[in-house]
Amino acid sequence: MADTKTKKGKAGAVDSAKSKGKDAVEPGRAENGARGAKDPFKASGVPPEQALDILQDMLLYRRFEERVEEAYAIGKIGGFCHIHIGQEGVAAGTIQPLVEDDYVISAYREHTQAIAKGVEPNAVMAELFGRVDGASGGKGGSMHIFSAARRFMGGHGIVGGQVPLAAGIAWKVKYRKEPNVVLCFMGDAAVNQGGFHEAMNMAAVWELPAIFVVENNKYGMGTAFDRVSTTDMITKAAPYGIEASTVNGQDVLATYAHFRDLAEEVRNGGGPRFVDVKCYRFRGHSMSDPVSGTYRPTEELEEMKEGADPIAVLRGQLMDAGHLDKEALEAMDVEARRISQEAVDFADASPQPGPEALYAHVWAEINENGRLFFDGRGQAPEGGG
Ligand SMILES: Cc1ncc(C[n+]2csc(CCOP(=O)(O)OP(=O)(O)O)c2C)c(N)n1
Ligand SMILES: [Mg+2]
Repeated sequence: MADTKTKKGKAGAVDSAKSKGKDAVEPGRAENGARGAKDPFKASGVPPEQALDILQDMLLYRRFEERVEEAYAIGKIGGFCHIHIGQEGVAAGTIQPLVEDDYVISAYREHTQAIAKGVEPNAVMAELFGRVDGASGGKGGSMHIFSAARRFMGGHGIVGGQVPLAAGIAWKVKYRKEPNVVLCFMGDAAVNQGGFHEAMNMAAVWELPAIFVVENNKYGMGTAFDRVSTTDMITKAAPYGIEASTVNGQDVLATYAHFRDLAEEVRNGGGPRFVDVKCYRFRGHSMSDPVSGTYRPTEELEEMKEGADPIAVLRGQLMDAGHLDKEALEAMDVEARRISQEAVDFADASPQPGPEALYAHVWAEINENGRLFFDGRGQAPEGGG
């Protein structure tokens, strides 16, 4: 497995992080992932045919987000909008090893994660456009994409707000003895929130089936992580005795292999896990921010785009091994563009919610089982498909 892993428990985690140095796994560096391996497919256990599917999916995520940027620029999308370009390897590598009934919950940079979890690109784009056919009926927007049917539980705008919710979902999974895991994404800024620490403690005490994933892109808006923390990311769940590991998210095969193994461990009752996924965003924090800004050197951005683009890394691995040529790649890209265009057309054609929608889904209702809360035995909320 192409990762560093801490031993369970406080001392183990701290020692490991210290001994490996601050950046034990640097995103994009060949020696830390399958990229540098002689046969990355063998090393990761991901056969080339499956790697081609992963490449197709990542191309879709990239093209989809490019269409989002365009639509935003011409005013078709309003409100906050955070692009995932550069971090596609995390969406594909962490979510694809899951099974359909596993849960995913995330923060606000979640468009491609929703697609990776099976939400239709059409429904994601329509949500961004604020239209009735959107995943949340057009009332959630970019930061609040939900699908109960796909077990994609949002889309949360409060930094770290989804982490205690993930613990709650994982508690439900355990209580009902369901064979599932909960994957909870958060940004690097979330680990300094109080809710994160409360949730880690409860997850550890109750041995919940949750994988807490930090998409560590080094910055929270314009603030570098090492300016707001005196300890390394990998130590953050150590006080609770949660096993932690790190992987290079720009190397999708290494990420996939890592999460395939982790999901198996957690599914089999191994308790919670914490993963520091090193990654990098190629765009500004949001659509209203400049791409590099003054908070990170342009050279750093260029170096990452040049040497650690997750799509280019996998493309190179497939081409080097003779599993992909230019024509096949072009055909895959055409397909990714076609689906993205279809999503834009679908969103454009979908109506705006009417004024009556203002009063829908505002109050909780008691369902047929006499329960106030959505408990899985009632109906999935409308638009949750
Ligand atoms: C509790 C809270 N505080 C502040 C904000 C404003 N805010 C929005 S995004 C963000 C930075 C989060 O960065 P990170 O968690 O690293 O995620 P990334 O944007 O890098 O994906 C901040 C401070 C917020 N949404 N919620
Ligand atoms: Mg960040």
